[in-house]
Amino acid sequence: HSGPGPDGTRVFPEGFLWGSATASYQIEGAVAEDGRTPSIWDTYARTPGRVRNGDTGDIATDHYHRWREDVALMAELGLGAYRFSLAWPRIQPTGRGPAAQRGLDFYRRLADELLDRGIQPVATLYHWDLPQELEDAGGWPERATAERLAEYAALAADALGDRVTTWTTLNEPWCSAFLGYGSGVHAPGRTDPVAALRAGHHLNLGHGLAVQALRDRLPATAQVSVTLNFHHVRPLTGSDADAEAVRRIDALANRFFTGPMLTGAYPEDLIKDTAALTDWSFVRDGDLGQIHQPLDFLGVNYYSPTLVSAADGSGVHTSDGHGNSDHSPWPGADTVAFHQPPGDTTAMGWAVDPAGLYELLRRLSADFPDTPLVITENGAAFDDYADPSGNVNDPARIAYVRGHLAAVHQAITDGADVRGYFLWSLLDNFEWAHGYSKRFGAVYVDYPTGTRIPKASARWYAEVARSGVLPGA
Ligand code: PNW
Repeated sequence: HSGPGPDGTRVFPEGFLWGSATASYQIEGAVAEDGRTPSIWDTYARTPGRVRNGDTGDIATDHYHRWREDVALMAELGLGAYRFSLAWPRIQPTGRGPAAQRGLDFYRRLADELLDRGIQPVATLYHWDLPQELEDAGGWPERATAERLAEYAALAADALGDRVTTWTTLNEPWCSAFLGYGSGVHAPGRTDPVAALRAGHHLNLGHGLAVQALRDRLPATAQVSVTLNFHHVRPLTGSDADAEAVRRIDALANRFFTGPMLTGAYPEDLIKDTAALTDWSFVRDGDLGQIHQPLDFLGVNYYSPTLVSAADGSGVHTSDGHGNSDHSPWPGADTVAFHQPPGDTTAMGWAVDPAGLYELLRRLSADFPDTPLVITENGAAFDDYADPSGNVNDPARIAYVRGHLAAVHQAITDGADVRGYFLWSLLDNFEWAHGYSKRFGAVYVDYPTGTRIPKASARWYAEVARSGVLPGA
């Protein structure tokens, strides 16, 4: 494998996986069909003031009915793989007990259609749609929820393991724990720093138990992974105090998860940093052994870096890119201030910084040299619109993806073992607390009609995926 050609052309390794990603609540709609019950996101979205414009996932992109058309679009884009998530409240509506066959049938048909078209299905067990009944029983701050996840994983593997061979346990447990239970900008909207730390541990435990449930049922050749949203944390200045701020946020955002999952221990500095809040007695003997399971790859989601400094005492948490809340998603880190990184931003206000992805991949491959990496999400929201002739031109998205793919390629050239790239997202969709106001899709969705229009970036990405070559700028 070698670097760019003289004209800037970059040839990706043979077998590099080109994909795109979605998540159940963001695209499916049909929230009351075939036995599905409400998830915490249904409840949250229906609570006034939580989601922009009062948007909900009730219809979303109507993928539950348009899945065949959507798989045809993927084939048109030349995708080698499709990352989607299973809706727990479709498969096991109360979060307990036997599987709902009609819910499973949807994913069976979807997987079969993907395989027919030569697209590898990559299934995520949990992309944030916890059955509401499990939240009513305490949610992720309760240990029992981890056990429920493993039972659900077993049902999913029993029903789908003959056709889905690549699995991810959790999507971004940091968001589930710290945005869901800390700052409250995600469902279930709780704001308790200790609950957030407990939730983080039980998500880790659920991951480990789910990996074991999957391995017990899947063929030995199956791939099992987890997806984390790494924060690439940079210091504002070269001061020791700013380096200390980086260390704290890196512990809470990244090592909270990679520690137990990949090395079998919580970082000592993390436990010390949060000692005024908790004695961590929710971690029981044997938990770390359950969590520390071999993984076939590590899923990396990256959008933008995080810029921090030592706080001046004002306790600012509103510019960390995670939405506005009076409550911090960073328990015990009141000594840290967050800053808007310099440079261009996307419609999310997130700084465009491909070098951050390069540096992150180099660091992960240095820290975990035996674990292959897959970019399970990268992409950008822009204010896309269909012009009078029905075209959606999105040059800024092409530039964003081009820059980040060049960073991935450079990381591979410099020794990182990166096996694939999944563009977030296939379709414009329900962007959580932002509702439908942020468009991340390669394919534009006209919400009133559900009509899909591949954007210019979709055609551009299709050519990269087809050829395995990133053209020079
Ligand atoms: C990820 N933040 O979410 C999710 O996995 C996707 O479902 C989502 O649509 C995508 O990124 C774009 O946002 C995130 O506050 C949500 O930093 C929030 C943050 C990061 C990722």
